[in-house]
Amino acid sequence: MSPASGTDGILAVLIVGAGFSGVAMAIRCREEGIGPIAVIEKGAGIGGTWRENTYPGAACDVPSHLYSLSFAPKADWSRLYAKQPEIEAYLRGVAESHGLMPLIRFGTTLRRAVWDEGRALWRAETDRGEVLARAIVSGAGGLHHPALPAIPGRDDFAGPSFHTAAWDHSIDLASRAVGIIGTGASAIQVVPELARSAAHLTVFQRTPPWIMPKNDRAIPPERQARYARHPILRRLERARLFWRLELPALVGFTRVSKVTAQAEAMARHHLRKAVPDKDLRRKLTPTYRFGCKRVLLSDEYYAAVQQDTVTLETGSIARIVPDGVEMIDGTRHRLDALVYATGFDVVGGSLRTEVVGRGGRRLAEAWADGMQAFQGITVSGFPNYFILLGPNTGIGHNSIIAMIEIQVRHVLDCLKTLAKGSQAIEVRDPVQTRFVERIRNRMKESIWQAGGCSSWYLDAKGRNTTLWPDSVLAYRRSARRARLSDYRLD
Ligand code: N01
Repeated sequence: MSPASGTDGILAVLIVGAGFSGVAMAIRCREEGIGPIAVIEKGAGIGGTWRENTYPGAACDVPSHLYSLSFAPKADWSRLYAKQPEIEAYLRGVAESHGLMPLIRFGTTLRRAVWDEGRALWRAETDRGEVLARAIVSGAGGLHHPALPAIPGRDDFAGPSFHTAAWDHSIDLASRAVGIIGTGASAIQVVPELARSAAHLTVFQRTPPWIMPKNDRAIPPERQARYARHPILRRLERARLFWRLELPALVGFTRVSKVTAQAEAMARHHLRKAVPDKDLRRKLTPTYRFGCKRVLLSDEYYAAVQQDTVTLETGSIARIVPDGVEMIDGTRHRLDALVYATGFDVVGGSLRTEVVGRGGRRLAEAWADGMQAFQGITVSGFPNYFILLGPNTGIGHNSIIAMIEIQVRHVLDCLKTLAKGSQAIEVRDPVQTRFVERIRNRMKESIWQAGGCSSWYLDAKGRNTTLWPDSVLAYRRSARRARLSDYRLD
């Protein structure tokens, strides 16, 4: 992997993925003089999830002045919640302005990574050959392997059909009868767009989401100019947004509490104001607790499902037939095109790349009892292997980029230790066990487990191995620094 490799052909760090995680990691490695490094990216460009999810209406649901890297500010975000093209362009601009492009191998997928104990390095097998690296940082993320539902007849559908994360822009959906399965974060954004263009839209809802107003709006050019002239104002705005979102976490949002009931009352009020029809309102009212599934923000979804050209179908799907969808009560919805807004295979996806650690142990074996990692970053038995946005580090209440930056800092501490001459750094087994027990205990009565819903947060055994059960501040305290006493050095 020249010219980024060292003279011995061995990288100091191989970073996997050129999304927010990989880009942040690569920039900070270079700033700290850690090298040589290289980034491999399966896609054709920078952006990760923001390059892949190009469905109409795709946007962030955390305000952009917060949903951006702390060391790469952007004064001229055009909206409170930027849309996908602006976020993708932002990240590409950050990578370019930090000189990352020559270090990135696009169109390169990591197939397998094997720890070579004798040489204390990773052999990374990619579809373009082998790469040797002292350390691997996975910035591959969890939300990019589309989960297609196991509905009978899925392959029989005669018209175009695709997942929201693999939007087929060559298909003109205008003036067609379109169906969309799912009502999660992706659906809520795409439904208003489809409702505007399709001749008819059928929304297949299995479980209604809790929805709060988004209050999205353009940021006036004068304000953008002010942020550019006075960076302190932009920083203050970022801090204000952070604390506003962090507040629920500080008052214990992870459990069913008075706060849950207050939030439910606010969401019901939003629904009542937006949907006068009682029957429709009943269909749109969740029967599980607020926060059990990801809470969604939208100013447009309720209006969209009330359009004359939109049907909200809440029955159970029996099968997909060549010209539509058949419900168990026999109703048939005739469709020209079908969109799957059915989410991602988070657990299966994270094990798609085979990682073989010390003693030939595979990560899939280490995770047979559920995904786990110390601080969500390091796994015992897998020296010099780091995961960004690994197990139990997802959040729904604040900016995930804050979590990424905390993790990048933790990994940098470890990489600096390697740079000082250690061959390998590995989390001590009891340290990881204690950490995981702490998380599992916190999860026991959490809203995600006790809130009366199922979600992608939970694995097949009903355990939450995806979310961080506390505030960003608590994670910062826990993970910001890598304490050498938690690690074993060789
Ligand atoms: O996926 P989801 P998503 N029959 O898993 C339904 C992030 N994100 O792509 O609730 C019928 O949330 C399923 O129904 P149910 C964010 O972290 C962020 O929307 O399981 N329906 C559900 O309604 C988010 O959490 C943004 O009963 C079926 C939907 O499909 C994550 O990505 C935007 C079904 C899946 O919802 C995933 O969101 C978009 C079946 N067999 C995404 N199978 C931002 O704004 C599944 N469903 C930043």
